[in-house]
This record gives sequence, structure tokens and C-alpha cells, in this order.
Amino acid sequence: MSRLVVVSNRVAASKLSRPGSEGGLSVALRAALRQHGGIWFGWSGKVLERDYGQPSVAEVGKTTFATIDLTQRDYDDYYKGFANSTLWPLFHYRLDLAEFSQRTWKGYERVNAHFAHRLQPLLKDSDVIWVHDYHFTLLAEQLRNANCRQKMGFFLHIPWPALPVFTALPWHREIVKALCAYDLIGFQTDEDLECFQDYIRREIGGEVGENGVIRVFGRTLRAGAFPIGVDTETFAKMAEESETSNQVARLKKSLIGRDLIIGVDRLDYSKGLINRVEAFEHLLTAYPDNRGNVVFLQINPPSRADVADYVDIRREMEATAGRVNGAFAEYDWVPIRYLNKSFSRRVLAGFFRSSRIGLVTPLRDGMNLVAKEYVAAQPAKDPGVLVLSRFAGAARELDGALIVNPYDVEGVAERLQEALTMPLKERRERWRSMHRAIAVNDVTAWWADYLETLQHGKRIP
Ligand code: GDG
Repeated sequence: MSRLVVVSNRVAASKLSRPGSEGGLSVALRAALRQHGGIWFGWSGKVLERDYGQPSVAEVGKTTFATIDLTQRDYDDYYKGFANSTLWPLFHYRLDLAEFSQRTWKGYERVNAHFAHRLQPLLKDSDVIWVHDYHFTLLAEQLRNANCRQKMGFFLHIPWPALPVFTALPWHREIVKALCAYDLIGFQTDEDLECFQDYIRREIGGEVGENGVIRVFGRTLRAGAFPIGVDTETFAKMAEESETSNQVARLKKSLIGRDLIIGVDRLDYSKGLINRVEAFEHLLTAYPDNRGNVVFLQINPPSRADVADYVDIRREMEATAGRVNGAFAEYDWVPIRYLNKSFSRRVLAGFFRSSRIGLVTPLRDGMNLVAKEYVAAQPAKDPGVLVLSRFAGAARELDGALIVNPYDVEGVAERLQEALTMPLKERRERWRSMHRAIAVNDVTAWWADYLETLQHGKRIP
């Protein structure tokens, strides 16, 4: 079995302070690395004044964790700039927020080249390299330029935009050409895959054949949809155990029998947070019986707080939640509990299990793991209802959710009312079908399937 080399912007800590504190994806990649042996390579999270030194290396069993630092200039141009102020907004259809600058593009090229340069000496000829996400679209091309011939795969965690949106990027061709240096490109959904294939055919005149094969730029590669899953069983167990924890008991006590609606998202403009609060406001206006009887708990750990658009969404969210609370709160009931901080995974799992509704309304989302975790956390006998945006990749698998258009605030409020009054029998039926999907396609099946396809050319479903 070949050694596995995982590359991602951030690398999981080599040592964990608390068991159960780590996210599902990072647990899964660790497991893949444990099984194959190999390296996890990425940014240390540190920004230094000087240029890079050698990678810092920590060995844990058969896995080497290797990280490099960024200079302030690289952090500004590559991370804050091109990755999070150009690609992230553009790939989430926010052309209005996307910034296009030669300086940040050059920084992005420079950092991809640096990463390739630092990674190359660590590689063996028989390694299989798996690169994650929009930070490193150019990495394989850089490695190929340095004569690396290993199998290289790429997985995009965020959506791939439709042709007219993607081609607004002045460097669209350079990015796709570089992506085609990989052997396998993985997307979250068929829709993302189709948008990519559409670009290859219509913009470049490439050929899209059977079994995901693409012939373009003198190369042959494959592209497929590999929807990511969650650690379904572990998360369910954690939710059940967490039910008796101090925090969950305190939450339940504070509700005094009221129904709880929960939202959990990084504080990001792609997550549809303002529309969500407005939909909840409309629920209280259109169905006034809910006043005093329903609580909306929105948890928003801060994210990318040094990017200007993230400062704006925080301010806007505080103003909107404050306005709704000001309009509806009573001396013994506050409708929205807006928390700008993070919780342990265990506590979150218990909160999900205690909520009548999981409200997940992104305007665009590659997959959305919160939707799947909410389903995993529900008790089979008395499950809650998932209200889910059609623009989350997860909507393609979670057919038992109430699927909503997040732009239609009144429509979301109607579905919330439907969820609050849904009979137990229907809740169970809907939950069972969603649970089946996330039990079969969990995060282990996801990485195993991807790596099997990359290594052995398995048929793409
Ligand atoms: C990207 C794509 C795609 C959230 N708050 C806390 C916390 N979380 C955890 C959730 C979940 C994860 O973070 C968030 O994952 P999502 O999928 O919802 O969203 P992104 O961060 O945007 O992820 C997305 C994903 O990559 C994977 O491919 O699904 O579309 O955008 O696991 O539970 N975890 C803890 N405390 C918190 O307060 N511990």
C-alpha cells in the first residue's frame, strides 16, 4: 500500500489536548494516515516576519505532521487576499464581494510554489498525494514542474461555480489548467462536477468522456463527485452521552419546556444568517402563538475576523438579532440567543439532540456538515426536523429535510411552522430516510472511496 501525503491549509494538531475535541474531517484524515502511513503537510497557522525556515516536523506513530510558516506578506496576499477575498466569495456566487488584484494572485502563485518546493524533498516516488481545497489549486502543477510523477488528487470542499460566474475570475484559465495537472479532481456534488465539465467543454474545448475521464491541455485525468460525510456513529454516541452533561441540562432547564430551534455556523456571509434571522422574525409575526413558546439559539464562532467582509457580517448579525429581540422580547422570554463563540463538539452534539429544529440555510455551501451532524444527533424515538437550504450540497442526500429557498424569508417561516407542528410519525419517517443516507455514506466511506478511485482508478459512480 502506498504512503499517503495529505496537504491542506491547516493541519490538525499532532497532539490533542482533549479527546473528542477534534472535528470529524480531521479525525477521518488522521485515520486515513494511520492506515496508510504518511505525511500531513500544511501551514502552521503562524505568521512570521522572515522568510520560511524548514518545515517543523512531529512524528506520531506512522504519521508525520509537517508544517511551514507564512510571512506577513504571504499571509496578506495568499490567505486573506486571493484565497479568502477572491476565491471564497466568487465560488459562493458573491461576485459583489470578490476582489480581483494582480498582487494577491501573484501571492497565491508564490505560496503554492513555496509549498511545492518545501514538500518535494519529503516525497517518495510511490507516494499518493491528496490535496485539499481552494488554497492549493496550483500545487500539482508546481510539483509536476519539479518532475514529481506521483499520483495526485484534489478535493474541493466548496462549490464549483457556474461558467458565467467562474469566468469573471481573470485567472480562470490558469487555475483550471493547473487543476488538470492532478489525476483526480473530487467535487462535493454532481452539480459542481457538471459546472466544471461544462467549463472544460465550452470554454477550453476539452473532451469529457465515460467514467469521469477528461482530456484537455494534453493530459488525461478524471473528475467525480464524492459527497463528504460525517462520523455518524461517533457523533450519535457523543450526543446521547452529552444529554446528561451539565451544559445540556442547563440549556434544557432554561427552556422551561419551550421548543428550541438551533443554528450553528462559522460567522460567514455564505451561511445565510441574516435571512435566517428574518425568517424567524417572520415566524413570530405570521404565527404569533410562537411568541413566548419558541427559542432560537444561533451559535456563530467567529471566523476570518481580519477580513473586512467578516467584520461587516458580524456587525450586521448583531444589529439584526438585536432588532428582533428588541421588537419581541418579554420580561420572561428572549426569542433569539445569539452566541458569538464556539463550544466543544460534545456540547454541540447534545445541543443538537435537544433541539426540535435544526435550521441550516446557507445561500451556497459545498456540503454543510452541520446538517448531517444534526441528523446524526437525533434520538430515533423522537427526532427533530431539519430545515435545509436547497443551496447546500447536503440537500441532494438529505431528502427527508424540509427543503427551503433561503432567499424566500416567508417561505422559510412557513416551513418552520410546519416543522414545529409536525406529527411524530412524519418526523420519524423523515429522519429514518436521512439517517440511512448518512450512515451509509459516512466520512470513512468518503475518504476510502476517494483514495480507492485515485489509487486504483475505481469506476466513478
Ligand atoms: C467547508 C465547506 C463543507 C461549528 N461551530 C463549532 C464547530 N463547528 C463545526 C461543525 C462542523 C464544522 O465546524 C463546519 O462544517 P460545515 O460543513 O458546516 O462548514 P465549513 O466550515 O464552511 O466547511 C462546507 C466542509 O468544508 C467539509 O467539506 O461541508 O460546505 O464550506 O463540523 O460542527 N465545532 C466546534 N465548536 C463550534 O462552536 N467544536
